[in-house]
Amino acid sequence: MKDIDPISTEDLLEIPEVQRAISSINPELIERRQYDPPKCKVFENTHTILEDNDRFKFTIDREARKQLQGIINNKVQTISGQDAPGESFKERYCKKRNIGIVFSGGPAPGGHNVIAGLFDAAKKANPETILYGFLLGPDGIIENEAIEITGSRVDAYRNLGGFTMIKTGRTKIDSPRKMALSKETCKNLGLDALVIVGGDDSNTNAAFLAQEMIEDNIQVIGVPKTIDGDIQVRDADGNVLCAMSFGFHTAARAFAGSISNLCTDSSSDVKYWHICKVMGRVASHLALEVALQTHANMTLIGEDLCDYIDTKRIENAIEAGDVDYNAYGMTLRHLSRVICDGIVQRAAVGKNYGVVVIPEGILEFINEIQIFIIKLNTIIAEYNETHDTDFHTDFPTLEDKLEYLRRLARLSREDSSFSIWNTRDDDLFNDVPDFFQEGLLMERDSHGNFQFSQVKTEAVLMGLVKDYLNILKENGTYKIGIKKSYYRKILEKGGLDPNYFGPILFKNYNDAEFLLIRPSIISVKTLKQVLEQAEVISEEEAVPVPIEKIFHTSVPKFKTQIHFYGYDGRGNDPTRFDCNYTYNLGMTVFSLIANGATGQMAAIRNLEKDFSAWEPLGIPIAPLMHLEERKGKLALVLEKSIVDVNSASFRVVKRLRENWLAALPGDDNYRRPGPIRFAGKSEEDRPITLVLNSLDKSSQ
Ligand code: FBP
Repeated sequence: MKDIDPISTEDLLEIPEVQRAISSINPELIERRQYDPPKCKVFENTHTILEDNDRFKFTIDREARKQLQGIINNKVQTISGQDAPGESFKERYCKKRNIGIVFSGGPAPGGHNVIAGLFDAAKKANPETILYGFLLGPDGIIENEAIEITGSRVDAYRNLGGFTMIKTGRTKIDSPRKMALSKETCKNLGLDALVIVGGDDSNTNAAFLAQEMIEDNIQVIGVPKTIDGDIQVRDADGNVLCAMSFGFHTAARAFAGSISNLCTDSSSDVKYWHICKVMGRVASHLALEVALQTHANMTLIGEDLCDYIDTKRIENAIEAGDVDYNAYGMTLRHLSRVICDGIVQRAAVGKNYGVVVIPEGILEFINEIQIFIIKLNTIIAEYNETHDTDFHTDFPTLEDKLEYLRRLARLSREDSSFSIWNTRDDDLFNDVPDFFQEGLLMERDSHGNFQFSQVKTEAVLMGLVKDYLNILKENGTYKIGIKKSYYRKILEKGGLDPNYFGPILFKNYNDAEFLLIRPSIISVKTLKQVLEQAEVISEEEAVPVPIEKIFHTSVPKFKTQIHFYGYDGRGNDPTRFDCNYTYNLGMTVFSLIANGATGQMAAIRNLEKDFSAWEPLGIPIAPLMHLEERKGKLALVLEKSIVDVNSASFRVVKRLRENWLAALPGDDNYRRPGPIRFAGKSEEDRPITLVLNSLDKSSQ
């Protein structure tokens, strides 16, 4: 072969094909940027008007009425089109405005389209209007760090995931000083309106800012964002006003895509149990949607566990003439037993593999852990307040923190009125593994929330699962079922009569497709003993090779792969559903601003229906607020929606659980959600939970 001089790297990089291949502008990106989301019918008009809708009522909290007087009487506002408005309306609607927008909290796919929808609607009404983006979340408002959002910036991020354009942050505007600084920024920029795109805490912030800036005529509008799907709003009669925050669908579909691939791999390689923790700080909405999307073998739903009662324990206690208070509430130990049960059942039909989905916030629903979390939250918050310093700076190591807790426990012995942390708490806490203690004591976020995503929940749980499986292995109940035809083939090949040995070796030889070795056989030694007792072999003889082979095949090895799905799905480019939803939310925001609303949250009703039925509206935030414990104190907040165990989607999952566990001979029942499609035909284009819940009128 002739020697050919290699092309220099510089020259290689000049070749158009190479440049095309390595360009960061690829066809997918171009297609996304060019996608023009459809607009709800009302937005096809040149103008829109708001109408107070008295049909929707709320039960108003006393404290909210006191603290949010200026916005507490707000009503749900429906939006309709207006093509021929009067001159004064037109002037008000189309006046030049300065509008500020901020992202708050974790990223959620679709945020850029909220900006795009707002930008397009605002510029259409008045091209002179300026849109400012506050940088790095609420800190950008407090410190007046903002950029002007230009058309080219918007175009660069249309239909793309993340909050990259202006970033985000988790600071809460929760002190008079931060509130005053924020107000100053809004005034300095001459803002007519401020838009807060965030979760429950950020929309709570939006309500307080709206109240604070009412006298300055600065409107504040919230937008329901969070992949957790826990902003769901109903009125007092249960009418759904906001069924789902944006970003949920994309994150759930992204997690489901990866988990479905694990189902495929696991059922091919048949040697691993994949343990998948999925995000969702408290509520298990994402896990529930993933269950419906993938039919993974086991999906734990936190909300399902919190009402748990150990009826067997209660029956035993009654029989003993006793009361067993420990029978109420799920414990980590019991939960690990539930998982083991599924693993053992599948192993019995030869399936020593599978996929388990664990919601990130599951600990919140486990009584014993929740008590620790509440107590430690209070201890940390009280310490910070009393000492005006930071608990974590003063006690940097785990040992320092434990020593502080020990001190509290000693104090409680001396003074029983001081009992937030007593010696029993301390003893129980000392039984918890180090890394879990560290997790439970770690720094709370700026809202005082426990950071579930930082705790290795799955490791704690799987540690208990492994321990219990070892016990089950020892007592002979955890075994791999052997296919009868395989057993027969191996014995016949070795010149042995399967029908002769079958009843000696197996507990179910005559009536099962998968054979289970007798519980008393847990080692080659016990196998030999059984064969000797049956007088099949003598003491001097070895166990026949085919029989030993069958025994080894029946011994399970429990191998796990641990995964965490969270940040990856949160950064995904939005599904078509989220693209359309968020673009129209942005347009709704403008409609609310142009019509003078404040203290309202933009929303769209009928998301579960065809796009033509989508109905943009404004939801009053103040009437949704109630008192909740935060940082050890009661505070007015927007309520988080957790999974309703009576909802249609949960009931469907509950009913199909056994099918998806597939602890029967035959194939698994996995579902392939397929890749997230942005363009083209997609069989499923909105969350399954949303669709199921809307079909059952009682869960609406
Ligand atoms: P938001 O509620 O702010 O949307 O954030 C949700 C979330 O993604 C949770 O699912 C997760 O527990 C948390 O953020 C992770 O927080 P962080 O980004 O600070 O690690």
